[in-house]
Amino acid sequence: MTERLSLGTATLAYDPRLLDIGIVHLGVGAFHRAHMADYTDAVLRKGDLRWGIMGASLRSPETRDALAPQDWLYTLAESDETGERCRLIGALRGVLVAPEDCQALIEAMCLPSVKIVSLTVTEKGYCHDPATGELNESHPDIVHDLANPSAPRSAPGFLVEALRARKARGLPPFTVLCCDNLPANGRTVAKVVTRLAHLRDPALGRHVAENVAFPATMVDRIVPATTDADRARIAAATGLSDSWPVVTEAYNNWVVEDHFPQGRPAWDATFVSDIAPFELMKLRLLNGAHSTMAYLGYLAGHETIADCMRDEALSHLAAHLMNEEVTPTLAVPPGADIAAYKLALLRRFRNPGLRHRTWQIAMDGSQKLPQRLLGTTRDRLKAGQRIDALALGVAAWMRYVTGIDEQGNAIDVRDPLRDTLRARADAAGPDASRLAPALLSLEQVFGRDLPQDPVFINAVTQALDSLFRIGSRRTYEAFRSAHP
Ligand code: CS2
Repeated sequence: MTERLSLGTATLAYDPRLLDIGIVHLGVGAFHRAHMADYTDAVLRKGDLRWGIMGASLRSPETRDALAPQDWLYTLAESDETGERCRLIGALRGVLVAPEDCQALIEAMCLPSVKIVSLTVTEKGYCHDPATGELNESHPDIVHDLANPSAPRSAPGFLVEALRARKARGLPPFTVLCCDNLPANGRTVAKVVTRLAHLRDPALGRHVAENVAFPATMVDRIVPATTDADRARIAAATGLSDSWPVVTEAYNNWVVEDHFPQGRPAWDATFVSDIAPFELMKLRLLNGAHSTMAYLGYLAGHETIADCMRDEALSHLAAHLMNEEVTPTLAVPPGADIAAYKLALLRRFRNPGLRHRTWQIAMDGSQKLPQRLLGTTRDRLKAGQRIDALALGVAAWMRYVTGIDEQGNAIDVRDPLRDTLRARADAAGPDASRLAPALLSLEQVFGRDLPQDPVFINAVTQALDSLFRIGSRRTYEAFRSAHP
């Protein structure tokens, strides 16, 4: 029998019990544990012990329950085409479960040693309107947090309450570090948090606007959800049983705007003054191709992105999207090589060690489409350029959120707008000329401009019509014939 991973059985380069808490992280899921915690672990291994991480889950106790019995340690399994390598991470020093004890989380955020509060709460966790980036003031969690400011539910609610409490105690504010795939993520979170603080108290709003740093980041690492097969394989490889290891790729990249008034770890990231070109390159190429393959691939019966890549017509479409439609909209980020990035992406998507499910990526499309596909679409429409692959990606999302697959089976659609999407799809029926306008009129996704653009409406409607008539696979096969 394998022994349980714990401080007693693990070998680490530093003693996690000696770490200070320098960072509180909201949303301590697999992505954070594979990305920022890994960068921080490297700093700890070099001997700077100020940067232990206190994690927090804003919803469920699962991560805490899995990691507490193993002293918060976990295995990071990194793979590429040559195989998988496992390492232990000791950067995480606890996990607080906000709904059980919100005060404990606020107290952790108020520790004088805490310089940074970072977040990976997914796109929808910011309670904003994805088309404009403004706080959605009628979001149920925001309504709740304004009525109960000292017992918040949302990530912005916790940030505002902890920033208020620090100010009241005479402590400097922490830096807020968003690590989610939002466009202009620092600026977007600054807007949301400042607005919520202002709604509570205009003086608090001014304090946040004037004194809190919200550096922007571009995060880039593919991290599929952990499966039982991963747990078994990793236990066999390491000889230690780990309830929640994290599986990822060997590739890891982080571009960070260097604006940390309270200091920061010496992460081995790329620090820049303007992350915008890096962000556009990543969101439009990687995430744009991911979402397009996820919807078309799911409908065509592909379980993972690697399966999509083995389907030549679908990988052709992904390459066409990246090369022909996205690349001309990008400025080259300083020191970056877009062609090399795209080649690496195709290799990363093919990684046989990652079982990254199309269903996982398909989640929360209403929050993802604007930054992944619609920004590129707007740029191309303005320049009078074709949007064939982009429109097919958008149409595939529309077909997917009807909630019925091509065999007539139910799709488990996860999206904050699921009920609205489903109601509109049911009312429209499988008719592109009715469904496309019904979904395009969602202003929080498509804004005011796109639903008025005849070129966009036509392209999406035609692609959706093809998906209804001949299905996903034949549609992207026809795309390859039309765009060799
Ligand atoms: C993916 C991303 O689930 C998704 O929507 O597209 O999580 C993607 O794997 C990461 O952004 C890669 O950095």
